[in-house]
Amino acid sequence: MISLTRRSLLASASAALVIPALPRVARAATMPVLFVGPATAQIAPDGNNLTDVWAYGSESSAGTIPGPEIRVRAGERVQRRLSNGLPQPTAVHWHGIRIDNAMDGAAGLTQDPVQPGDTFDYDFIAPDPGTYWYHSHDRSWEQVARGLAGPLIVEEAEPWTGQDGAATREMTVMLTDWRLEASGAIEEASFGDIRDWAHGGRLGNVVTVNGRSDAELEVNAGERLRLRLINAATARIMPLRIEEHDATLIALDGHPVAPRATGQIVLAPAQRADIVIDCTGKPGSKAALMVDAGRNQWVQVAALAYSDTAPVPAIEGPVRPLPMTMDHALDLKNAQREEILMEGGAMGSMRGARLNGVESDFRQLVAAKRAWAFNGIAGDMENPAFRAPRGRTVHVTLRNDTSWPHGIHLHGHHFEILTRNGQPDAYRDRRDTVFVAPEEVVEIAFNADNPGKWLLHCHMLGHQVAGMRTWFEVG
Ligand SMILES: [Cu+2]
Repeated sequence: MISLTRRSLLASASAALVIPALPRVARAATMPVLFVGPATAQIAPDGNNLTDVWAYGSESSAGTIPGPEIRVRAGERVQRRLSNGLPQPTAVHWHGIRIDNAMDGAAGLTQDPVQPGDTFDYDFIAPDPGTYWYHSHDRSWEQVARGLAGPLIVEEAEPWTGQDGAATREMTVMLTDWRLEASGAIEEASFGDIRDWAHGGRLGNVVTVNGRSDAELEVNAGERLRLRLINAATARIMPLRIEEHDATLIALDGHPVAPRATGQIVLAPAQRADIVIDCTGKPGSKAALMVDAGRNQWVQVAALAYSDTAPVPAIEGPVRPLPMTMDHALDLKNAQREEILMEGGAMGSMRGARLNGVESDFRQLVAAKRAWAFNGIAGDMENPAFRAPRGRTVHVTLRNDTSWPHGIHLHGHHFEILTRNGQPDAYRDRRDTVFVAPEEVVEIAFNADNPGKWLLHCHMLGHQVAGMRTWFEVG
């Protein structure tokens, strides 16, 4: 298999001087490369050392943090040849896309891991507009923490930006955190630490916005801005707010919602929110983007930086809704009922669970680096949690019998949130990842309309590897 690296491309470019026709032929037969490999990035503030990261790049540019933004219109095709320059296998998951099963990137379930030096061609349609992202789905607890994530933006089929009441401009805002040593290097000794995994996961000590710990997002006075917020952290729940600006929520996990005023926005790992803000600040002023680092300790992680240009006329009136595009056609009366019982973790009551098919006590689980279970099984993947015929509505009760919050993600499908602790959910939002608080019971439902084998797991990636994972089969 040919590994298409920058070096091999340069070699073919020089060959082009001798045989001009060759590279064109070669290029027409290939697709754009998503190269993954070691890179460096300015993660710590300017003046500090660069950080060695793993990053996504292309055939012509080095890897960046975050990875290059992939942007298509709804219904268009995404094609990327993953070329693995890492020292370990990898795979790419296109988070939230209702995708062909074979393209889902779930290493070990939908494809073999892509070995170092090998390639894999991802080729799929992105059917639904919205804010999505792509990230490693092999050893993701390490690979995402080292930088392997990027935005995947699917624009509305008919442009929304610029219409009456809509935003005049948009901006992608990808947040993540990093556990750095004083030198600026990624702290590696704690990778795989079961203590992290049995608690809240591997929390970082530096938060970045679009790869910068001191990001300034340039805005112009008067404009109405759509911010596509993405939480790419492996474990950190991010409560967010922008000082001195009112936000209107317009989409969650890519799904349009009826526009509603929102104060702070809470994003669990992998969740997205699209908000609209009116830029009411003065030219030259700044406003802080704040994250709650825990226990109501709000810290600034970026700033809206107003340009000096004169204000443009403000947009009056309510925010224009995004076009509603998806019909889920849930049949709740005849739904297949399933339950996912979450157990384990520190300060929990789980005595044991099945591990490799054998009942094991908690000490044996921890020795095998498992600390969590779904339905009494600590991460074994031999059998699915359930099977559903294609087209059936599936009603899943997510029961969190642990002392920790979790962000539960379903692959290949979007679901509706029906109830929380038995109370009907006020908005019945559609999502692909749902926040479930300690001791909370959340009921969701989805139309099992996408055939294949699909992961269902906690998107706190240390929880996932330590047992909070299973899968279901449709069709
Ligand atoms: Cu979890």
